[in-house]
Amino acid sequence: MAISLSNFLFAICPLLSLISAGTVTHDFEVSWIYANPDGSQNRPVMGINGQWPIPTITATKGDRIIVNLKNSLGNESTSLHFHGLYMNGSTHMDGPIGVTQCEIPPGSSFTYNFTVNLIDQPGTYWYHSHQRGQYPDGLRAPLIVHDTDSPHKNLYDEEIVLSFSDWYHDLMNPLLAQFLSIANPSGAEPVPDSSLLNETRDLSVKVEPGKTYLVRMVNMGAFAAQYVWFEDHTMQIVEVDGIYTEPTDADMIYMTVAQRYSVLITTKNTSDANFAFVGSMDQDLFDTVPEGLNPNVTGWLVYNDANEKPAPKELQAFDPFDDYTLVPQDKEEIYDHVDQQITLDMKMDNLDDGENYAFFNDITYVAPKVPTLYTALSTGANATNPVIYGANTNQFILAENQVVEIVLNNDDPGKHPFHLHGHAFQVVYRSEEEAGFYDPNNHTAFPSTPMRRDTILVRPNGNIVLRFRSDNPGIWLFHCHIEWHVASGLIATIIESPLSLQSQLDGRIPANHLQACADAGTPTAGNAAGNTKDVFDLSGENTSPGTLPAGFEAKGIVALVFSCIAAFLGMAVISWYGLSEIKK
Ligand SMILES: *[C@@H]1O[C@H](CO)[C@@H](O)[C@H](O)[C@H]1NC(C)=O
Ligand SMILES: *[C@@H]1O[C@H](CO)[C@@H](O)[C@H](O)[C@H]1NC(C)=O
Ligand SMILES: *[C@@H]1O[C@H](CO)[C@@H](O)[C@H](O)[C@H]1NC(C)=O
Ligand SMILES: *[C@@H]1O[C@H](CO)[C@@H](O)[C@H](O)[C@H]1NC(C)=O
Ligand SMILES: *[C@@H]1O[C@H](CO)[C@@H](O)[C@H](O)[C@H]1NC(C)=O
Ligand SMILES: *[C@@H]1O[C@H](CO)[C@@H](O)[C@H](O)[C@H]1NC(C)=O
Ligand SMILES: *[C@@H]1O[C@H](CO)[C@@H](O)[C@H](O)[C@H]1NC(C)=O
Ligand SMILES: *[C@@H]1O[C@H](CO)[C@@H](O)[C@H](O)[C@H]1NC(C)=O
Ligand SMILES: [Cu+2]
Repeated sequence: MAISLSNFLFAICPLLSLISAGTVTHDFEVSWIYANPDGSQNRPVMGINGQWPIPTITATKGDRIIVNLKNSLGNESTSLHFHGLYMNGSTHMDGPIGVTQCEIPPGSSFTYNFTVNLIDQPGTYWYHSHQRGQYPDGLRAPLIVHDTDSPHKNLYDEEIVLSFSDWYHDLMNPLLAQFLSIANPSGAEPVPDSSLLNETRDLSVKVEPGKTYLVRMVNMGAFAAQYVWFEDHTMQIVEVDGIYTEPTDADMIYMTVAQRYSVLITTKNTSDANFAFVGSMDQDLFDTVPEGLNPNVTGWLVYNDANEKPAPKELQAFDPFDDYTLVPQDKEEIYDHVDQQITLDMKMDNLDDGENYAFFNDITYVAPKVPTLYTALSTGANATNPVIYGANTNQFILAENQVVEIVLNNDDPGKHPFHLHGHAFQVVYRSEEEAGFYDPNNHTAFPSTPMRRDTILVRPNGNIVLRFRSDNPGIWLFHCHIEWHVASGLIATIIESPLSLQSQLDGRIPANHLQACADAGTPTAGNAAGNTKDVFDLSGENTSPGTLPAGFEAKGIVALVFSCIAAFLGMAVISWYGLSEIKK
């Protein structure tokens, strides 16, 4: 029987679409350059190919992305994480150092090579360094995945990309040294000096009357969530963190660091006036607000260059849209049966070096000697035993294709934005602040089609309940996205289907990845301590400082610090006060 050409094309159609998927290749050389984005302080920033801001990566669903990265910083190691991309089958391209790769030391190169999921990865993402505390020095930019099948494609004329971020005048290294210090026992985070829009201030966005724009927004900051609003224009939310939503109106959104929103904005029919839009940092996050801090960054929808750009009107209160009420456009139903539960009780406290750390279940994260992925790949059947991953990695082994529930109890008065690599999760519950620990027998009804995203805020002393399916073998971090809290250890390691991971990747780690390890002197086999002979012997592994005697609190450490100074000055009275605090 003769087969018609169209039937034939139809039959090989899936193949055709694979063939037509493109490849986006970037050669990125990272080096220090100088920039002064807020006009108040010229400082070194991490540029790419001699430029900063660094380039946006743009791709289409199904494309392969290749980034050939050369580290020419000279004095710091680096890496790149592609935030929000699932990395199916390519967890070794995910970026976090000590987890899925070795650090890339100065002078070394490393190739990221992965495909963007054909089916379910359109939308607004970003990429950034996943070396400890590094991206706020400038190594961060949007990553946009276009979608010819977008359900909203007929609803807009043009697309606008906007990044929001806090900004520090000092570099992260000295700030981290101040933050993680016996002189800062309460763990007060450095407060940003200003706030940027598209890595600058006073941004003009040209618009035309009578059009609808898809405005993609990313918070690439280190710390501060942003309230965002456009004066006299309504936002219609259509995507959060790569998940299409039912179009939903909002006058103001609250965007934590690492979150993204796409909104439709329809412009006025006349060009009579220009309109301000504002990002305002959530100052609740700051322990003390320095005098003179301007938490706001203003941009303008510019209809006509000849007209003035009005100062924004002052708001009396912030009343942002509640993202928990969003409904995904695909109406994926709640996973109502949980197979595996992970409970994370988080708190901040001091260890016996006097510094302030962050904990899940009383353990603060310390990176292992061997990146966790390489432990999983080199330990055979023992890879399913959590012990081999070390005492300080907060590791959880997931079986394949389970519905996993993460219950996070925030035993801290701060707000924290949590991010899971490798998945988007259903947010089945988010408590109000001060609700305490999650009580499975006492909560409001779960939504039937919960919002999904990859970064979610937990409220002060509140809790969240997240669910996802373990259908993506890999090593995935779950962590607070405030860079200060990444540094103080608010990280858990999800080890998903390690045996399937072995069949996916064993022997397939590219030579340039292993070369970076060799250059850095990082071992690539064995347990968390690098022991390949007896994987249950963890002697020599990296661990945190010890715990303080019970009752020894931040106040006591302050007293101790002052008592030392006092003793040095011979002021015996204050010295006695300090000691009495410790005995208490
Ligand atoms: C690395 O070099 C930059 C640019 O010269 C400098 O500002 C920074 O302090 C250096 N960092 C370290 C850790 O030495
Ligand atoms: C990227 O990965 C694909 C699939 O493994 C491979 O065919 C290709 O050669 C790789 N490209 C580079 C530049 O490493
Ligand atoms: C803002 O930055 C993004 C990428 O970083 C760029 O695509 C966009 O054109 C910029 N917008 C304006 C108005 O300059
Ligand atoms: C602009 O004009 C169109 C067509 O007349 C109308 O439907 C729309 O409501 C107007 N938009 C605004 C913001 O006034
Ligand atoms: C920032 O914006 C808020 C909200 O409009 C306003 O209350 C505050 O006064 C502004 N701060 C500065 C320094 O402009
Ligand atoms: C890729 O992983 C994501 C996240 O787990 C999952 O939702 C999706 O089904 C996977 N896609 C494929 C094609 O395997
Ligand atoms: C249930 O939760 C509410 C709100 O958090 C709280 O006020 C109430 O006391 C709780 N009831 C029980 C029986 O624990
Ligand atoms: C597991 O580790 C132990 C101790 O290193 C070793 O004796 C055993 O052979 C390992 N099992 C497998 C299946 O690799
Ligand atoms: Cu945090």
